[in-house]
Amino acid sequence: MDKIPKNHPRYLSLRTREKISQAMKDGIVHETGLIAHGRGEAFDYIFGEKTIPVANLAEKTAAAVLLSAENPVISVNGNVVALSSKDCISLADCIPAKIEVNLFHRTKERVDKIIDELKSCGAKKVYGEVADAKIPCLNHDRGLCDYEGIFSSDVILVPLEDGDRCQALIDMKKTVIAIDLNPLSRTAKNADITIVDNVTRAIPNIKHWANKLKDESEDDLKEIIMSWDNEKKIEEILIYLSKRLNSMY
Ligand code: PTJ
Repeated sequence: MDKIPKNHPRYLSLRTREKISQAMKDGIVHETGLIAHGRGEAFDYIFGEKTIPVANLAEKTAAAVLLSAENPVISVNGNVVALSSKDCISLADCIPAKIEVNLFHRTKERVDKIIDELKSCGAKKVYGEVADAKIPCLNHDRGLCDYEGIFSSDVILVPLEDGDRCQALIDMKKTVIAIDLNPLSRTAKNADITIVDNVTRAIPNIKHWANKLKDESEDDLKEIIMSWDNEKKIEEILIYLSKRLNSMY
């Protein structure tokens, strides 16, 4: 990895770019993952590269939903593994939830590489290799999934999802928690709970909330979940975003 001076004002952002770029060279991130990262980065810059209060509440709600689930699954792709593999494993252990590799640009080689990477970071079991089921009404290999994982899940956490698959998962009557820095994306608009935050901050914060809420009663968790109104929260985020833009010059 190139040496980036620690005192560089954009150190974290540049380090993250290096990680994504290296993961692409290693065959984990698809080349278009770099473009997706750039879009996310632009939104993150406007948000001030911090978790805004609405996102924190979304992360708390996501923790409550995951803790209340019967078969929760964390769906990971190339970018997520490049940036947050250890955090995903740690969250999965805490809930507990399954981890499944589900790729937009699916090749056996990439699936194997991503599973190996997760295992080298400590994951015991990773789903996604068997691909013995299909998400209905999704053409293309991105609909492939494991029956024991995504297909039979009731709650699914999807960081950096594509809009079509998000909608197809909702059509399967799953509760979809999305992480997407773009509040205007179809995924953000369609998900049951949209976390508009960087995956690198969102996953550890969901875990933080899961640890806090672990001993709460079912009714208390339900209350947190029922008070979430996704459409309203997206509206709040758009207002926050436009205020930020107006105050930036
Ligand atoms: O690994 P694969 O084959 O599954 O491919 C993954 C990508 C990301 C290439 C694929 O899913 C894709 O093309 O995604 P999109 O449609 O570009 O959507 C990615 C969304 O994630 C965009 O709305 C970005 O704003 C957002 N995003 C990018 N980086 C981050 C992010 N959101 C949160 N945290 C990030 N670090």
